[in-house]
Amino acid sequence: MSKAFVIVAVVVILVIAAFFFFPGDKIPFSGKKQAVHEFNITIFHTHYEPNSISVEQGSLVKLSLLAAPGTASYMHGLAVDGYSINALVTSETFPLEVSFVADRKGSFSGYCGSCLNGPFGRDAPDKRFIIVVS
Ligand SMILES: [Cu+2]
Repeated sequence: MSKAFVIVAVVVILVIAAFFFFPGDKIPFSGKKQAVHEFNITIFHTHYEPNSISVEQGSLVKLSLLAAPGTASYMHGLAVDGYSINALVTSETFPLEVSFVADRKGSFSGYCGSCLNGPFGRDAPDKRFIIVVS
């Protein structure tokens, strides 16, 4: 058995192993392009703007979250239990980036999980942000 053959065999085994360890869209050389959806979301005292997004299952979702003008100290945030998101957004100028792969279908309700700790406490409006994955 030649040395070159052994090297080729090892490379082939590593490539096959990589497909098992990094299945689907995450593998960089699979040639399959993952859909990317980016959204700019502003968090106001009473609502999210926009207050809902729709994406396809399997896509990469990137949220850029900003506190609305004058609300940096309100301890705004976005929590989505279905996707283990719990972000605190305290800047009006530098967006907080939250990324996730929308791997499960359904309608997921987001809310401000951190306003309770802000100046309004329990009086903070119950605002909702809906993520629809279809
Ligand atoms: Cu808030």
